[in-house]
Amino acid sequence: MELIKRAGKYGERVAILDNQGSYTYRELLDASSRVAACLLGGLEDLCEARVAFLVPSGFQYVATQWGIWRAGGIAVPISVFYPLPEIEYVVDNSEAQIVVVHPDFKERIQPVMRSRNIRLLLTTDAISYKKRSLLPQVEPSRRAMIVYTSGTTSKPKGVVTTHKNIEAQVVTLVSAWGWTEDDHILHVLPLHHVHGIINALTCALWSGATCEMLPRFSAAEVWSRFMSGRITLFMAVPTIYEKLIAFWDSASPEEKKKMSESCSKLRLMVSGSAPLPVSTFNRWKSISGHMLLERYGMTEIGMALSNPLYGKRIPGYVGRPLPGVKIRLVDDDGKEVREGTPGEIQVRGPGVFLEYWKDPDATQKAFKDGWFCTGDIALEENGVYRILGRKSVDIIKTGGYKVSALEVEDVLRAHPFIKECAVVGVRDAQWGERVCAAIVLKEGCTLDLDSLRSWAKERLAVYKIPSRMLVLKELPRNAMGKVVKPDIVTLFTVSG
Ligand code: MLC
Ligand code: AMP
Repeated sequence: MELIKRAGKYGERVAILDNQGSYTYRELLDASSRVAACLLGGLEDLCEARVAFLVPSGFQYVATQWGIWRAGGIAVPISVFYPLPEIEYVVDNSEAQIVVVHPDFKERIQPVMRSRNIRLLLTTDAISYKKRSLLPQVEPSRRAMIVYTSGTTSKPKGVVTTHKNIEAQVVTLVSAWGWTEDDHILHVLPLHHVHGIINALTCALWSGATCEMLPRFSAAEVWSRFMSGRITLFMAVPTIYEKLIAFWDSASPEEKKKMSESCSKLRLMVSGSAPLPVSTFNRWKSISGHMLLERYGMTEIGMALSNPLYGKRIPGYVGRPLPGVKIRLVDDDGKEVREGTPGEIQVRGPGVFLEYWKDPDATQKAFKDGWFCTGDIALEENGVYRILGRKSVDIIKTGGYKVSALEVEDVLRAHPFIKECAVVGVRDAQWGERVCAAIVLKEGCTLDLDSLRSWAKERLAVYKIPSRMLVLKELPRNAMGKVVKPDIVTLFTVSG
């Protein structure tokens, strides 16, 4: 694996900084080879066995991920913020044979293990396991990772990428954004999605740079790390920039000055995963002096379009195709549209994923003539792309997370008081969109938002849970009896 080979070269350079300490590339190689040996036990090669892992952001996460890869397994990251049913879904759908957990999460994972024939490993035991002389040769065409992403179906789908896909996704970004071993990125993103896994973490380690990992995002902590003067790179979703702006706004004039000055030490700040409002772009520029580099991507393809590192970054636009990525825009009949006409973004290239895990139908439907159909609508003007929206109303982007309205509806329908419901995304200055639920209650029942949310927190990741709710007598439907979701969006908009 090229990533591992390159790490050998960087030896004593610092690879990871986390809340426990600082770790060199040599230490990362050593720990990951022990994890690999532990996973393998008496086997020669895991031969693409799925290894799910529930490990907070930091050195142990990376040592586990690399260990799985080096043993020939498929790495299946699980969010440390997931409630039990979401963890169970990932473990069952991926048919994980082994689950690696940080000791802090042992108790949480215990109920999952009980009824299943799965091997449980603690990161601490795996990292201190005895080394072995030989690890398997892992060909680039082999499956490397399954990342779960919501779509137009109720349950999330497992996106399978090979080592070659990951390498292509990384190499294009390393060259486009000028990564070097002198870079030092502040990593604040979740590690069960590509923005955090590929763009921030793997690009850093591919380049011999330092990745400083916070266990989770905190505006105060990010500003304090900027003020350390060591950070050269930062990547985040628009909601994070909004939160950083709000923190800056609440500071004293002297603090504001120091905070703003600290940004001059960074060479690049990137935004993506959701549309960056022009107002946020401008506000961040006046605070930090940085013109945010906005790019567009997706779990299935890695990054596809990007504003330039050097040259003009246009607010409201996501730039041009990245090196090695082919883009076309097509109309509903599958014909390529002319410049200036909106069309669906379709993508080809070595970074495009292999398949949806155990779902050949979904994989087949996702491609037209070898092009991956993103479901996003865009416009091209002078070679530069602008994202206009999505084909499906059932996909919501909130805080940079993709949420399927259908998945949330399915869970809400299981509530004993709910007769029917419809979930929509409603525009919001801070979150991009908010998950909102219109609900019809069963006769004689009452329900408020707080009790709905605490009920849902046991079943869904917090970002999927509606943060606004309207109780209706009936859902608006068309002549065919289909729920008219745009009308529901209007109801939320007029009700403030
Ligand atoms: C959390 N809250 C929300 C919410 N998320 N409310 C509305 N909408 C949401 N989406 C609420 C919580 O319930 C809680 O309220 C309060 O906000 C604080 O929650 P939190 O979890 O502590 O929030 P915070 O840590 O500040 O999280 C915000 C965030 C996070 C922006 C840091 O959402 C995040 O890390 N987003 C990044 C997602 C990402 O990496 N996406 C990339 C996907 S890959 P209460 O009342 O319960 O206290 C991809 C491809 C590509 O998209 O192109 O990159
Ligand atoms: P995910 O499925 O979580 O990987 O999210 C991918 C989706 O995020 C894309 O299909 C887009 O809808 C959205 N997205 C990513 N980057 C941008 C961007 N810069 N502007 C608008 N939407 C974006």
